[in-house]
Amino acid sequence: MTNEQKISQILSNVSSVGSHLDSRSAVLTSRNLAPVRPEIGSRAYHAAVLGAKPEFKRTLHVGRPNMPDRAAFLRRINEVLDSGWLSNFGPMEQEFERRVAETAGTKYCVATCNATTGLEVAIAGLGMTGDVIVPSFTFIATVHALWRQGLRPVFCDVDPETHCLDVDCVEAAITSRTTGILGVHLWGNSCDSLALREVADKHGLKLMFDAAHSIGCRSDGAGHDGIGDAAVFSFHATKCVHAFEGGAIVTNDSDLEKKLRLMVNFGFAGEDAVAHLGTNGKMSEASAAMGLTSLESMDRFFEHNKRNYMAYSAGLGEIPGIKLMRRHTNRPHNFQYIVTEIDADAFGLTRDELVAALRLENVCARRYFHPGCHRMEPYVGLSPRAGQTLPVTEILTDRVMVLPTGTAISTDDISRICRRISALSRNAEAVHRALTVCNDPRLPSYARGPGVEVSTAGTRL
Ligand code: T4K
Repeated sequence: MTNEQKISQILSNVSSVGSHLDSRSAVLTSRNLAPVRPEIGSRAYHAAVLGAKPEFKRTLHVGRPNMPDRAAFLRRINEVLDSGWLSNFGPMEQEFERRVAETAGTKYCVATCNATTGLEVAIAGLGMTGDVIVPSFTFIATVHALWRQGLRPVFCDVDPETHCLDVDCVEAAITSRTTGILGVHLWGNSCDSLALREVADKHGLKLMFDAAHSIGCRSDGAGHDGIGDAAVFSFHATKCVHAFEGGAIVTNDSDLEKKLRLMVNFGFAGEDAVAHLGTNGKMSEASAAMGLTSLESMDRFFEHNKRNYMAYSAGLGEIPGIKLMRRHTNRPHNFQYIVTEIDADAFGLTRDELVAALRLENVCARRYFHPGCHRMEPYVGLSPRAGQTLPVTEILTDRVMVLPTGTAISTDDISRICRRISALSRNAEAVHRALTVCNDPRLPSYARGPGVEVSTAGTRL
């Protein structure tokens, strides 16, 4: 069947088929379903959902790991194996801590097995109790770390430009039960940490930051502003500098550092003396070996990401309704997340439709961080008036789309991604209709409806 015939088939089917996308994709369900022809011409079918070949044979991911110098890593692994010392504060781990502290510009660093454990340990180490102010627009680990310590997250709204905590909202949310503020340097953007410090000091609160995205980011080039009492980096495989799995708590407080060191090792203060409540939060030597090798390649990764960012900036610039998050290209930054916002009216498709259509191109864009922590269990019900208290969060969770980058993605890939995005926008009406009858297994689960047969051979086109 030719592409023309396939599209005609969709268009003739479409008026009898309802939307199969979920309730949050309201635009899909509310549109008029009268047949509309896509743009006809040489560029008409430049979209897999309309019958073109997928733009990519391989899948392009957000979070494909950056691989550092393999020989250097294997040398380190051989050292680890020869030493017979595989964990518990070995030489690789100690060196990793020194390098992270140097990079962050802090006095101390305690490495952990992942950032989630790092957050939990730091929260407990700081002695927060009762309520802690936190954004809802973050990865769920930030909030789980509080809840698992028996704390109540009080969700605060974020700044529409940086997606970091809005300081006025923070101040307004403080009550007698509040003991701390947990800011998130989302996407490597810095929270307004000086203002937050002032607020924290005024109310006698602890201040810490989830800096999972922020390795190598400095807002003024003079030092990482935004450590607070403690900050936690992630070195998960999907982070631009990784240790397979890993995290690191940085602080300038020597008493806290000593406590954290006990806490990541079950609280042991000696061979059989336990001085504090603790857990097993240690980083292994193999992870530290990868972390060290990855840190050595950090500048190369950042440069690559920066080139990718510029390519996206050029490629998306002319497309209506898609806004790329602005970065200060003259400041140290890891550029590890390509963050866009989709204005459905101007673009022609909702963010969810665009993510779904890109899946068929084998571009696995992500809708981080949908639907917002306040809409996930066990936090549903904590913010019954989210529409009023979290208006920016509510908009961002419906509009933000993160696109693939990292060393697995080239600037040529990005030009091709942008061309497809442009084609999807130009043919938005036809794309919208095609998606309502498509149940390709590559579609995200929210875009596959119960009424359409699942095809294993690609789309129903
Ligand atoms: N705070 C914030 C603000 C965070 O964003 C995170 C983690 C944390 C705290 C907690 O840090 P950790 O405890 O993880 O150190 C991913 C990551 O798992 C998570 O670390 C990250 N944030 C989050 C933003 O993204 P998923 O579930 O969305 O990603 P996942 O596992 O689907 O991976 C994304 C894609 O990357 C995959 O579809 C394929 C590709 N991939 C992934 C891995 C692991 C590979 O190609 N190879 C791989 O090894 O959470």
